[in-house]
Amino acid sequence: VRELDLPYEVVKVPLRQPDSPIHQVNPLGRVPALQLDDGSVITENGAILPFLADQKPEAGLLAPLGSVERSRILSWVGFLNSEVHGAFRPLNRPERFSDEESAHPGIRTKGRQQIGILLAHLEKSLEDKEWLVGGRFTIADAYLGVFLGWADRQQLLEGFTQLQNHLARYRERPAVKAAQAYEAA
Ligand SMILES: N[C@@H](CCC(=O)N[C@@H](CS)C(=O)NCC(=O)O)C(=O)O
Repeated sequence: VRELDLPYEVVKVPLRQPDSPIHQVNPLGRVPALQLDDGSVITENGAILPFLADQKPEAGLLAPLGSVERSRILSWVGFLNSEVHGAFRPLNRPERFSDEESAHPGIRTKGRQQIGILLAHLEKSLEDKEWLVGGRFTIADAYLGVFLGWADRQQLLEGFTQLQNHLARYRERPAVKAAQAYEAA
């Protein structure tokens, strides 16, 4: 929404707490959840990101309906949503994979290896390119920036020059700077 300069209100909610107000908006208790003025709710990044981009097509964060470019952008969004986000779960939430605490370090190690495979694919895809599709920043890059930030915090970007450069470019964007300053405050 900051990239598109759309009006919005942020509502902070605690996660993984049964009494969190997020459950009234998204029964799964997950963020993001986008509530529109008429009260309707859109969940899932794979739907929220294209919906927002389509509010201002002239900003070029997505591409025209039916275009190959649009399918390429959505292909990356799907990959990030289904493969990359899920790959962080063993690292961040090993308790969802085993009740045995002694198993958690092994789950984390395996998780790091799996993320490494996905990062290598992204690194190759960004060779000689600033952004994933069409030579401009799109919702695919906006989404990728989040996971590269996570990977950076977990020291998983070592040796991935393209990904480090992508993250640096992403962090230079005024909308990203503003969002991160807001989050930090
Ligand atoms: N498939 C969902 C996943 C959303 C998701 O898992 N969000 C995390 C935060 S990054 C969350 O709300 N976690 C709370 C939980 O797992 O209970 C999407 O892409 O929107």
